[in-house]
Amino acid sequence: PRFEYAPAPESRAVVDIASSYGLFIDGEFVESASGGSLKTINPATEESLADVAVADEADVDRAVRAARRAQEKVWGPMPGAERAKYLFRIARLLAERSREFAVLEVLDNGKPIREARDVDVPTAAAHFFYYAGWADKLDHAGFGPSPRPHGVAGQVIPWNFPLLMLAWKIAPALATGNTVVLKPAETTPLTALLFADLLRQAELPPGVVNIVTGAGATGAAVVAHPGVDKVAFTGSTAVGKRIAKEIAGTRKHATLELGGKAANIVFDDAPIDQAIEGIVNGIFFNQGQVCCAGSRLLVQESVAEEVVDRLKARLGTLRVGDPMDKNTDVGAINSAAQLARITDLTKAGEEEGAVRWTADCALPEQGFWFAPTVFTDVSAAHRIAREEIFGPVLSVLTFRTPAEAVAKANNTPYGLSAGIWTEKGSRILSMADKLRAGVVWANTFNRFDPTSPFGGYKESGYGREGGRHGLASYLIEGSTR
Ligand code: TXE
Repeated sequence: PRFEYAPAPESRAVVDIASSYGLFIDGEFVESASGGSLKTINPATEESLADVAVADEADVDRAVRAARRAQEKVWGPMPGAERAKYLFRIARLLAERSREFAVLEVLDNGKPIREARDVDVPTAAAHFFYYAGWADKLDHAGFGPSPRPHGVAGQVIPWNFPLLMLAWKIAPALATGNTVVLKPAETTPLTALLFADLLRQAELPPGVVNIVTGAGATGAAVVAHPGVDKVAFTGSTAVGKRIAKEIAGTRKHATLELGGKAANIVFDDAPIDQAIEGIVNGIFFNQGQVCCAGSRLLVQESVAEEVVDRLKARLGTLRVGDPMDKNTDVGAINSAAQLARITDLTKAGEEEGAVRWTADCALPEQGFWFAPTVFTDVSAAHRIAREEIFGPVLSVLTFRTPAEAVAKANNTPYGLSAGIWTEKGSRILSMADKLRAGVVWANTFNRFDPTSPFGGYKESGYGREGGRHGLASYLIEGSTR
């Protein structure tokens, strides 16, 4: 049966959404110079949520100047202990207003409310708590006696974890004394704008954080602005490469967190029930729109049939639909463009000869939806084994020996994450050593914690975010690029 999806009336009551938003520059919401705007919609219903200003070069210039002033006059000279107070205040306010942020994230992004409530918002708050603790201890962080910030950080973030990516970027930048110009993704700007409202409530000095909304051209203007000292980008590998070229030969430092094609490796001695849950979480969490998603299942041949059968049975129980329903497991795809990318790549999978299986579930008629999908008979040469699909689609490959598992896992241009499922501790350690992945999870997947560094090898980018490593790239003394 098909169902009519309408957001629960109370969801609008939890959070006020204005009909239009300006840019957040120097502590104020202001109009863009050109007056241009874009619409952001609810991907589960395609209904319009708000008009959001588009920043052009003149607006970005205004934001960078405000950030520079704030850095030189207020935020840079401020003792770390004082900066910490603001960061703690931001963290507390995020926790207090978590319901508002979770509901708004769901409306703008399409992810299930359970995930926004239990992962996105609390982890975002945890980043501010964590980096608040570092702000007055930088002298003891091993970067030298008085490590210095770069100055103004230009940050461009994607749409898959809008608030959490904002927190990953802003919290370490502020803790280290940098100021920020942040460009949210064009399809999910609303929680960044609600965050701007929260910054006013926290009485953060004007100009310390500026939010410039818009599409790729706004991001390009932030990256290119000569007043930006450090660029932090999370997004596609294609745009990451353009950014790396753009800033080559300039004085700018950069960290790039790009795509992935992670292997989730299941050995025959793995706790199978736990592994099935880990596979599901690995690729269906956030509809698979996760850079570190476990999009390739590498399963040992002797248990492959059993694992795939049990996995399909489990996928049949996933609830796909209304993201505002607390029981929903798989929500909407974020945009029509992303849905088209997923659809195209899965067609290529069929054309290249992989066997497609789709969970039997009713999808709503309005909005952007894709049913959980599994491909078997996948070979390493298939596009679905090599390219990032960024959707709820799993490609299954098999292996016989640990050495073959390592070779297959590493046979990708990416190197962001990997998972290992086995009872053998020694195997975990030897595999982790050989896998070319920035993060290796053992008997778990998609765990995020502010204390752990996160980042890639190869075409997954460079630099680390999170933990003490996350401070390094915001300090002149710690930066390598
Ligand atoms: O990414 P873009 P898109 C991958 C995923 C997805 C594909 C395309 O495979 O299917 O990328 O997604 C801004 N200079 N990931 O098109 O364009 C843009 O406005 C500066 C993986 O959405 O990279 C947005 O804010 N900025 C990834 C941000 O870059 C530019 C998360 C990301 O958008 C720009 C997202 C430019 N020239 C997509 N062009 C991950 N690592 O998690 C665009 N932007």
